[in-house]
Amino acid sequence: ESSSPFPSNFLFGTATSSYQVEGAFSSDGKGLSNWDVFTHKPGKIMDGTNGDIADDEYHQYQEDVGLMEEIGVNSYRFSISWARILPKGRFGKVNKQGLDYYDRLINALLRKGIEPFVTLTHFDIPQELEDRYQSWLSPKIQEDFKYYADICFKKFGDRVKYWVTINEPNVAVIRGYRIGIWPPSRCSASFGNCSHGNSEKDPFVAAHNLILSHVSAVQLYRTKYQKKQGGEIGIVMDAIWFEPFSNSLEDKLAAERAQSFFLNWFLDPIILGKYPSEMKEILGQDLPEFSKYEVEKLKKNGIDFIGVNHYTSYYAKDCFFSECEPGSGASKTEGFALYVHDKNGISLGDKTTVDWLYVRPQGLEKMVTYLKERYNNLPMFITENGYGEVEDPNSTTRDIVNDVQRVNYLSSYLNSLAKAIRKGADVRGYFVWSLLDNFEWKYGENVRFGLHHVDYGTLNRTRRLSALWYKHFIAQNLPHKPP
Ligand code: GCO
Repeated sequence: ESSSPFPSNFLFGTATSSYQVEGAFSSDGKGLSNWDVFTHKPGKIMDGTNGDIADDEYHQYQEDVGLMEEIGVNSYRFSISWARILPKGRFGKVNKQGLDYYDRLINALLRKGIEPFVTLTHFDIPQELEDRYQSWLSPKIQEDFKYYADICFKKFGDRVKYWVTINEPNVAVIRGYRIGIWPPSRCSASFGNCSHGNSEKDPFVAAHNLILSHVSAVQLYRTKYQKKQGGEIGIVMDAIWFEPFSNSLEDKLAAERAQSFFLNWFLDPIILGKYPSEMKEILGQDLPEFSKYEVEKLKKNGIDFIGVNHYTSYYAKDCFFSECEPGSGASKTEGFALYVHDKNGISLGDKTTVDWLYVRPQGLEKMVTYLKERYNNLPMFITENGYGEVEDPNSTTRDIVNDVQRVNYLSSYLNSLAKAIRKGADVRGYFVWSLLDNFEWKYGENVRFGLHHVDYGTLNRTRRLSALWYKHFIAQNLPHKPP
């Protein structure tokens, strides 16, 4: 008997995404994605790299499944590249070789007793949809997403029991339509240093279409597949914990507002059928409305679980009632700014070599507890949590594998998660980001999150200490693998 707080059917896994690990960007009939096009433009990626080859998991998936088997995980979270299945969206043919790849991957996992936990889109979408109708800015994308989801459910749903519709739509919208540092490079003048200034409404329109695309896929799954196939479907959100900058009521409200404009923006409509009321109050006409029919559809379909990606926390400071310092990343519209120190200069936690990542394990317990209360303890999976670092060019192999800080990070966050579970949060799984170093979006190959190191010259994988540590952690906390 163990005293593990994790239920015996808990999923312990590792996570990746198609664009970040697969490579083979134009092999075997794959179409170009928005990220293929974006990374090929000069100046978009900090170190000038791209995901053309990435970790070449497309060819090395067997080896990667072997790495997972060695750790002893019982689940793998990965995503399907939409453009590999439908190079031209619904305006072209299904790419059989793309389907075959995921068949091989899924079967290889299942042979080792590893559950596939599959995301339909993790930021990469066929470029065709951008070119034809501006992708998420158009309601037309709902049809495309549903068409794509249908193909995946039909083809893989006999074996895949965990589906995620969309990964971090909040991040996709903020970076792609607000700050403008991700495709499709659109930004709002009221935000950051946007030079060209697209419509202020764009982010909210894109979010609206993401929400409606999500629910269309869920509805399809519920009516056509779920009974027969017996799986579950959810969405994955980036979930930052916002602490008030001080004890003042204004800063407490600012922290709540930060959460409304980040997480509840999507989860409220999806779970409760409406946008948070303070968004409506602040944005007025700039916030799209759901029709009666759409509200019904949202309320009826819901989700089976919330996927929580949690890495870090920030302090939120009010700028409705007081001034925020210029350059603090403040959003005038929403009236808050984010800081890494509180009013008394106390830091969030240890700084890392990744600019946005601060170590604050208690944030995970708070985040999960908050979601439990707000959404009536809907089941949750921690779909990502992990530690990134910039590799020192002078580091030896020994330094590279000796990732003590990652071990400390993971163990403290898992400890924090255990506390939330002991207090009754219905959390059913946890995935480390990531199985291996991979293409870290804007940061390219420069930021590494892997339990395994990847040498981008040889594509060799080297096990880090953290992989060994995770193996022991799983063995201690999950003595029985699910059948
Ligand atoms: C996501 C994340 C991942 C990142 C990870 C580390 O949205 O799922 O952005 O793709 O690689 O969060 O930054």
